[in-house]
Amino acid sequence: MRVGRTWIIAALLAVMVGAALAETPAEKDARMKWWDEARFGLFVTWGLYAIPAGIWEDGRVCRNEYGEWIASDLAIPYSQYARLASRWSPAKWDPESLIRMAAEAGMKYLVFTTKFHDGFSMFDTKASDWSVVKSTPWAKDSFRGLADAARKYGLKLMPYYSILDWRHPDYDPRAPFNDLAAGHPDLDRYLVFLKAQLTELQTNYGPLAGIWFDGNWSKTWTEARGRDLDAFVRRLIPGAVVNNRVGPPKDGVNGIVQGDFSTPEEKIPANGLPGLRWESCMTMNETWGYRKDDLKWKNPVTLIRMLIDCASKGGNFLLNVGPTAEGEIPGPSLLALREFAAWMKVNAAAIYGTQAGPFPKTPSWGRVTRKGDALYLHVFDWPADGIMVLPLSNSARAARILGRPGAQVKFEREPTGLKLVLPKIDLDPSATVIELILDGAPALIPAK
Ligand code: FHN
Repeated sequence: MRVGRTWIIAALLAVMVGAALAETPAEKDARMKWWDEARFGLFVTWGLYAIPAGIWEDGRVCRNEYGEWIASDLAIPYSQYARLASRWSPAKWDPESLIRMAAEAGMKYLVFTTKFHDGFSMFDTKASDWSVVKSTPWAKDSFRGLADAARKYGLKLMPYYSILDWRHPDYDPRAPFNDLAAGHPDLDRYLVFLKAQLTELQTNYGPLAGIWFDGNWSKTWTEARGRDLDAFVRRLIPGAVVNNRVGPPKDGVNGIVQGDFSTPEEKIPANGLPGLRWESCMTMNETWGYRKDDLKWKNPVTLIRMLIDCASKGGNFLLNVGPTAEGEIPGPSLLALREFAAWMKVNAAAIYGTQAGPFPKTPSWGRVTRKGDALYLHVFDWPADGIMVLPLSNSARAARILGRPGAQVKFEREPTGLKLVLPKIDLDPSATVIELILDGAPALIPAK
């Protein structure tokens, strides 16, 4: 009986210690502050798959829109896929130029594919010889240049790391096309490798801001493993921000192990994800890794409006660039980054540090972000008569158009709301932003 009581006391103590160590909401908000304010990040998907670029040497075309999936999609024996390493020599790779453009575009953090599902390490690792430094004639560290430039231009580092690994002999389940692995896989042994690589990333490239996990959907990736990995990263990286793909997916958006934010992909939730932090990750065309045959580039106006849409719903926007095998940034990606730079130079205040707008319904004319008593009206469709009535019982203290110092916005209270009289001006094709300072927190007039 005494032993039973001891166990109960020990269990209670463990619960009490756990509760005492559990992060408070205020502590979590403090940890997430930079991420909440950043709103905009750069995703770089780069690896051996950029060499075939969607079309294998025998002419077969990757049917999956994601060119980085070519090995799996075409069931290429890994021994043949591995031969790509001998052709890796990106003579035109200029990581500092890419990061400078990203910083000018307003991106505040970098998510780089340090290890994609193909198991090829795009950084200098002692945990494997299967890496860009040890297995290619180029023999350089792809991540080092990006990490140094990110530090120089003020982008936080959040490496992408795939739990799923098509090459490692211990990843379970083993990829059917992995003809190089022998024996039986042992996921616990694989996790020793995985944690060793995460430790290298923090030790050699850090301090990191967190980890962007991916490849969390195999049946063997249990909630317990997710929680263990989540806890490991938080011990390894002080203040780490971790996405929800650290644990197994539940409904494709909110993993069972929530991590710190949800990761809707190639879509923006219609009403955001109330009560959750979230980040929409988006391609500029339809593939993450470069494909020579993917010409479906999104218009820069569309992409800028996606950033605005995410911020107006309280979310972040992670926009992908897929460099070519030579290390070049595709022309349409360069154009988009330049367009973002021009728009953010004028309108960054309407994005950084903002929260979702106050209106329950998305306005027909554009989107709204909020920062305290200030509303930012991102106008896509300028009213022809120059009149805009907002369903607010507030009065306004001031109003201006960002980047238009000479333009005047008049405002007056009306029974139906707060009326703005807008000038006729040259409009920004993406969004012309009105900064409206209210007399307090937005007070909505309920729709009839
Ligand atoms: O399978 C990957 C895919 O290749 C790409 O990396 C995306 C980016 O979020 N994540 C996985 C698909 O959800």
